[in-house]
Amino acid sequence: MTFLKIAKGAVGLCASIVLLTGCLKEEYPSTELFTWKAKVDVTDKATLTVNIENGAGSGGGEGSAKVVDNNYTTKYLINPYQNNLYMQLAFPEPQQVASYTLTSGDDSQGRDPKDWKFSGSTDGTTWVDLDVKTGEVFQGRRLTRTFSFKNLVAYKFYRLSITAVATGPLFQLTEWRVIEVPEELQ
Ligand SMILES: [Ca+2]
Repeated sequence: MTFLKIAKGAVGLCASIVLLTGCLKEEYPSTELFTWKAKVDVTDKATLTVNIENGAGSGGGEGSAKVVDNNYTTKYLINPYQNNLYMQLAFPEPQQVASYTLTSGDDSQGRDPKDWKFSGSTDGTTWVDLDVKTGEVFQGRRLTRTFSFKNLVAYKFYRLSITAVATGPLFQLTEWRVIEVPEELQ
């Protein structure tokens, strides 16, 4: 009897609380809280290759490795520049890249990229142009600019083809980073 009274009391109490606060009602957060959505710099996962290397080699003071070393005081430079120049990132697993950054050199604005295209490939042979730029100007030295686009495909290969520099015979770039962007954030 005592137990019954207590049980009844508890039910009554709960019923009262339900009216006020929703006792025993399970609350589920919206799925937004469980979905990890973030832009991620995935450059370090990739292996870089270029078709025109600095005279001192990729590991030289201004070799191609400097363009993806995440160091904004080092740069990749080639002399002379040729308009078929490209830098390529090969990933072990496909990445849904929809943004990239380019950082200009520390000097000589004429060596900045002016025209380029950013392409993706699943096999390293057939390429899809994802972003094409012409007449771009870097207004400052060691200036980082971000370029974003829509990309719903995860590619294993990404390529930046520099088809023109501002002026003169040289090309240089401090840093090239690629960013994976969930579709919801594109
Ligand atoms: Ca660098």
